[in-house]
Amino acid sequence: MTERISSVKMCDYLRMYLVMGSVNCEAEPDKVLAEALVGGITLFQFREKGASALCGKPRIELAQKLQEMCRHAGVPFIVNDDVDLALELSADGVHIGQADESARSVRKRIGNRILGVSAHTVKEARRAVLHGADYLGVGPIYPTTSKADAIAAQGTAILRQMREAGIDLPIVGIGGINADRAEKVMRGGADGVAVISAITQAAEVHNAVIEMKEKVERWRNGNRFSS
Ligand code: 3NM
Repeated sequence: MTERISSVKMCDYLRMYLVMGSVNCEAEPDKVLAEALVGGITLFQFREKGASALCGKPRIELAQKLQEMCRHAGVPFIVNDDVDLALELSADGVHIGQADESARSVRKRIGNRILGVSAHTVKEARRAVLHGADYLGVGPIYPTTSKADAIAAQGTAILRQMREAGIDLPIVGIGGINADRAEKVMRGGADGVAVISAITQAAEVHNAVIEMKEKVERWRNGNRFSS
């Protein structure tokens, strides 16, 4: 990437963001991703975390395989936490949490690649903006079982709080989001939805993506036309 991503482009990518690692999949991860790409995900995050997560070479090989699929589909590939892996793979970006290396130092290392930062409070959001984040992951909006150390669900109120505090960076809501909840998350002030289980655990992955993305787009279009 030669220059920093624009907010408009970032919001487009955030519409239907799949976050996933092998731990989240009952079927082979590449099969799940293939279906999700057919369904129309707009961004992908490789998040290989948890007790049974892959390590070493198998982890890198899985990342490469999924990255190649994303490249083929024209969907940016983001690596969770691991800046070294992101650089080694020449990934499109990195997503970091509050416990990871500071956003400022990650920004220095990754140049103009996409930088996403998890923010749970207005204070964290402000700092991430200052340190050069391209988007914020805000949650958990609803209760989640996909993140071991998740704090209590914050509801869509946290999105509104951030917008009212003047945070205008692109925001993706995360945590317990499914098709029934997607519109409420958008209404709260998000630019898109980030999802693990409602997609990876769906009986029909591509249909789950289509249904959720449709809710997001319908809201975005309605909102755009009425403003
Ligand atoms: N981050 P699901 S919640 C990875 O609040 C992650 O920052 C969160 O998974 C945060 O869609 C979460 O299955 C898990 O609830 C999202």
